[in-house]
Amino acid sequence: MRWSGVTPGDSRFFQRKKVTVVGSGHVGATAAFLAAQRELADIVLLDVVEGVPQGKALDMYEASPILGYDAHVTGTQDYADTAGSDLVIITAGIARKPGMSRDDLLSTNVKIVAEVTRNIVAHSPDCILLLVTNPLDAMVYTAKQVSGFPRSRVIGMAGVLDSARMRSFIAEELDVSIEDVSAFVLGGHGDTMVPLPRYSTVAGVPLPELLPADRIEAISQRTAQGGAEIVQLLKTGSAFYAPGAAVVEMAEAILKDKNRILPCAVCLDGEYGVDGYFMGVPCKLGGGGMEGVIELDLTADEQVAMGRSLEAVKTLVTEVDALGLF
Ligand code: TXD
Repeated sequence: MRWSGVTPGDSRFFQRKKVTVVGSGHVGATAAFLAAQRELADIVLLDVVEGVPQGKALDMYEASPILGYDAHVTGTQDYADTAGSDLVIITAGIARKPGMSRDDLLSTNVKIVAEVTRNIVAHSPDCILLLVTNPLDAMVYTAKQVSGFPRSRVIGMAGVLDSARMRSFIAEELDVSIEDVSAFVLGGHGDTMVPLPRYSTVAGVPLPELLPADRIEAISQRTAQGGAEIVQLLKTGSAFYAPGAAVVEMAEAILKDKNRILPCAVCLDGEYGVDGYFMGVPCKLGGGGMEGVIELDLTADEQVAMGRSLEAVKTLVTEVDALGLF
């Protein structure tokens, strides 16, 4: 059999999208696998540990004939292989151990994320960065400082995961399909996150009309402790299926220019009365990355909770600045 026609590299070819996932651990590998299954892009998995990204990538590629997806997945230690990425998901770092707060991770992970960002930007200056590494609010700040990218291209994943957790708890409590439940969580990604019951609905009906205040409070509490609950159970790491799915939902919104409204950690520019700090707020995610912030009218209580969240974010930023890395 002979082939004829155009060859790869010919300008008449449409280029597939390229996504790099830095860190091929639990969250990175899960995200890569889900993104490949959705055929969002060809995927490069990068990790410092030799052989692991290569092995996982090959394993995923070998699953593609069975699952029927058409996406190349490759593994590497070399940033040159990430060149020209449209979107980069950063999960590199160490994960939380039992009893360790997200903030304990700070100094190690800031150094890792600063180095990763420098290398990524050198090879993909036009990419959109999606940050996953904890403490999340400190990592998006680090990536923004190091990359010098506009706020539209440095986005943190937290709210999608936190609201997915809240959705699952609401569906369980009311014994209704997860498909009909939506939920909103604002603020920082930490113990000060702000679940918003009145913007959380079941088939359009706000939660306060469906559940008594004490049950709503219990759900909000469990949501805020959602990460710790999994850490307690696993004992040797933190959640990865839901976090992987959450960051891929954001990646899909961007790569398919869907203009989805999702809660993301973005650098605020006066919205919600906050200037220059990353907070979790509802955003429009499309081809340009973060294309707009939606400002909700908050009640006095919600404003207080957002204020607490902001203080926690400010503390993290002060700690990052004190490391004197940039
Ligand atoms: O809601 C959220 N944002 C989060 C965040 C939800 C879940 C997990 N969250 C955080 O993501 C977690 O606290 C960690 O900071 C990261 C990654 O979690 P994961 O569970 O995937 O950790 P692993 O399995 O330890 O994987 C981390 C990988 C591992 O393979 C390391 O070898 C690699 O990161 N690593 C690096 N890769 C590239 N470059 C450098 N410098 C590097 N250092 C470590």
